[in-house]
Amino acid sequence: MTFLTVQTSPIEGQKPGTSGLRKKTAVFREPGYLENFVQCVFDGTGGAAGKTYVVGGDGRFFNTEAIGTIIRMAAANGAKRLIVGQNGILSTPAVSNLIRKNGTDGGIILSASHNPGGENGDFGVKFNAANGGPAPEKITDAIFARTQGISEYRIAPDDAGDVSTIGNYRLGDLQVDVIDPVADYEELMRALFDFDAIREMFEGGFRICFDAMHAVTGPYAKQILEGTLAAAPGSVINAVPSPDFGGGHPDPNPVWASELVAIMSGERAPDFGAASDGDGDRNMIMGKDAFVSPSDSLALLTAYAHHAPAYSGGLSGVARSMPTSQAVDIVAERLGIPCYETPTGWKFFGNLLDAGKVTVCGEESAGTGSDHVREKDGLWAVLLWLNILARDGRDIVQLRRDHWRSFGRNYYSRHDFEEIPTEAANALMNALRRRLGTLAGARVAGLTVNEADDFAYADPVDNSLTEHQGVRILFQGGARVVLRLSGTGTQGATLRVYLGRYEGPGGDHGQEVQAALSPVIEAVERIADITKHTGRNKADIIT
Ligand code: VG1
Ligand code: CO
Repeated sequence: MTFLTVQTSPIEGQKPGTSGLRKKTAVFREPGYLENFVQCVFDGTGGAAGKTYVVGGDGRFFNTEAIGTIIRMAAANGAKRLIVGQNGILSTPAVSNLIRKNGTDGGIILSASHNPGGENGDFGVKFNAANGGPAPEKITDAIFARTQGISEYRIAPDDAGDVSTIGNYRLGDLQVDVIDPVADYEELMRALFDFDAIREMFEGGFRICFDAMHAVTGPYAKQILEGTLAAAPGSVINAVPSPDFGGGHPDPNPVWASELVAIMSGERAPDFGAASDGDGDRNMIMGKDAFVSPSDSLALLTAYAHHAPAYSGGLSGVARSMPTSQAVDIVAERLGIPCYETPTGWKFFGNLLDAGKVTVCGEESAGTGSDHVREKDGLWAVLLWLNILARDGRDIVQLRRDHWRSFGRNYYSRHDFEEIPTEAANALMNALRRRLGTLAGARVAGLTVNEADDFAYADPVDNSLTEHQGVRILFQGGARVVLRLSGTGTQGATLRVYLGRYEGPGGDHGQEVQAALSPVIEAVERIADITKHTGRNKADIIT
């Protein structure tokens, strides 16, 4: 087979420090753009010759075409073998598992995660390393450097072959294995959890609603929950991946998963509700008429993980991203295990997991996971919850109430100001950073600032230092606010303001969240001048 070498020139690649390339779908569809980036991924990781990769995506618009391009380029670059999900479908945690299980050289995931899809939506390409996790900065920097100097890419001229049928075929010397996207993942889940106990619970009448949000977890949840675990037919809603996620935003939070919220607050609400995002790595958890904040979910899963066979021996440690509430810290302290605080983004958990320092980790943005893969895993969190409920006997709302009584409650909310001009967002953060040294002791909105800093992380495994990861302001009495700019948006800047307040075990724990946080909301407005800088007096999305 003869391959084509196409002349090209540098592109605007992935932002340094981010773990994937996300752009408008239209940008990825510009002639040569995707090809260019894929060549940079190969070149930046020592070339594809002789290598094996896992390839799959979340089914969004352009997924199938992009997979075809990657297959043709892998062949032209001398790769040995590709493991591809049938119809190009693989969730992010499933890719992570396949990389680890097959010992491949890495994987390429096509997704912009929770960002909307479709012709006018977003698309993304992410390279995962041989440990199954998002590429660390060393690798993304090398890929980025390549995007600045690339001059040609290699591609097979032919048709990429048929990935709609399970089996294998060859394209030149490249072997393409098309696999069932769910089977290996289900096998892994079966090894971690007490499937018999969960199945008995469902057979006893326990009801669940799982909202796949028209995204990739549909086939996984259908097969595992309704198939293997005997949840009632129809328990999984919006279960067929659609190219534009049914016109919605596949972000599992109370705003975008409003259909689930309505079902869970209805008269015949099921016992348990859950949703997952575009690529299946996030989770949202609900009880009857009750949203369990991701930070609380992480704390509760840590406290009760021992109910699942895989974690019955206890956890070596836990980790949370810095903006995540400190609820899990209190649990870790009582369990006598270490708790690590990392910058936002799953890649920072990789070293801790690889070194065996932590078993479970999580983020406030609805990501929870463990050392079973190197990505966050939406369905894993749901199954761990089901395993805990099946063994514990209490319902989730009761369990949470008891938890607050014993550990106290961390009221928590995130306010997002979206699509603000980048200059305005930078001006706000710069002004705040300049004033950091003067904030300690200040009294604002009835609160006193204890200390303020710009979060820096020294990785305890490789000692690498990551700075400027967000401004933290701690108040006397345990309230806290964090401000940082999003790294995953594709339009303007998004300011994230994370708000928290702790109420000890003796409190009533029954306040409405925004009301409980109102002094903190007022204090951060005054300290950071959000309205002045952004022209907004209200967040766009409150979760
Ligand atoms: C957001 C979240 C972060 C998460 C990241 C990727 O990043 O805040 O916690 O790790 O998305 O999630 P940012 O920079 O926009 O705040 V997803 O489900 O790609 O995979
Ligand atoms: Co995601």
